[in-house]
Amino acid sequence: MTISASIYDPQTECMSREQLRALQSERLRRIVRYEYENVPLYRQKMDAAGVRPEQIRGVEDICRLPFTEKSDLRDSFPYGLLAVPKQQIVRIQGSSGTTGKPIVVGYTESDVEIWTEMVARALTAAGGGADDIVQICYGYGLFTGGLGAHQGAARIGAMVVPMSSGNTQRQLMMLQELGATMLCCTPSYATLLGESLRQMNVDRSRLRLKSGCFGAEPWSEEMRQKLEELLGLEALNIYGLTEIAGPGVAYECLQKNGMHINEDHVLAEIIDPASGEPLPYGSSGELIFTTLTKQGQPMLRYRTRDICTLYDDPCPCGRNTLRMGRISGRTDDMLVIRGVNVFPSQIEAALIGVGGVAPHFVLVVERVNSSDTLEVRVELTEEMFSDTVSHLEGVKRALAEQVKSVTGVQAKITLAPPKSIPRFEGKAKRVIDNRKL
Ligand code: DLL
Repeated sequence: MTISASIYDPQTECMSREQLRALQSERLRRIVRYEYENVPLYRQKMDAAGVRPEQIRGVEDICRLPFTEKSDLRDSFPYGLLAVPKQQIVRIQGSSGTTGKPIVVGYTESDVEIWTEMVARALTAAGGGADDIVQICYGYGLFTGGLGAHQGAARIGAMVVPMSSGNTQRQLMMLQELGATMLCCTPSYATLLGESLRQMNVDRSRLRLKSGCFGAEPWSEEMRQKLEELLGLEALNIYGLTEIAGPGVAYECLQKNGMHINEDHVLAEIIDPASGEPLPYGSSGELIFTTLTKQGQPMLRYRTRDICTLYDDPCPCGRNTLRMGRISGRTDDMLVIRGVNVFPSQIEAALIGVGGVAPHFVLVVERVNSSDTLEVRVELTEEMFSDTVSHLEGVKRALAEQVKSVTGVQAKITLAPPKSIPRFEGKAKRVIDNRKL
């Protein structure tokens, strides 16, 4: 398989939906045969589902194919899903996941190249180019954030500042001294950087940031506003997962209306997570990806567990790819509280909407007398902390009302002093579930 790479490729990114479908169909036919012939698990799964590669004529037949689950990666750890001999693998990336046992993914040279191209497209869509200085504070290592952003930034010819995560004071010093124009990190770490600057009384005019590509965890429109105000940049969303490539599977352009999916390399679907049945564009469900061009460890209908909506209406930027909305939750981190589905991202939006509190919170769920209770511990801003008790009671009430109206659940609000809720340099962990379910 030879796949050519370029950074912004209007011929691919702006091709009509029909042309794209034809390209995807051709690639799907090829990859399904390749998987059947080279990955024993896929052969077994397809045989069990009674489907043969030649029955897949195009994307319209995708539903006939079996799903791949995260457990398939765990069970075949480390090399069981490789479609090529180990000698052709030039990189391993991985993720620890929430359950502890790691998953790893092997990349051929071509896979690294395609991934690089995907991130380069994302940075280009964020206004990036050879004149830019890109500070990367995603972690470097098995996690795909650091190296992925690095490769993409190098590809657009930018000057890369490979900070990795952590050491906030040094990050801030470098941001100012080197004059980064773009920032790549998790939205929670970007918030921490912005707030630390404010505490140090550094005016944001000291920064030269124009845009940021923030991802690896869910965040909200309210958080976007907050980040744009704190850092004086365009805050853009970037999505990806180790199993498929890493960051850059989808990315926002400066129109900020959803993330363009790199559809020439991945085929996206939305399904009902309970029944596995496909859902139309515009409805919320579980996101499924099939890689179309990967060689090392291709993925067949991978169940991401991420919940979102796909949109196929045109974007003013000219790209015709499908766009995915924000991840509203995961089928596995969704909290069911007294029968109501609640996602941490909804709570975040509710809290930021009220004002007076910082976007740092923890959700604590308990089971008392066989009924679930939700406590939202949220941090006050410095200004609010010194306010009168009666005013704080008002803030608490407003927060409780807002949480109730957004989620439908009555929550106990606990106001925490500034800087008392843990900060995260990578992905934030916001749920403590003490129920023995
Ligand atoms: O988080 C890859 C990445 C790095 C994406 C840097 C963006 C930026 P994993 O560690 O395998 O890979 O975690 C993948 O993180 O299934 C989502 O649940 C979540 N996630 C990633 N990006 C976003 C986002 C990287 N923009 C898992 N919004 C995914 C919400 C996200 N959730």
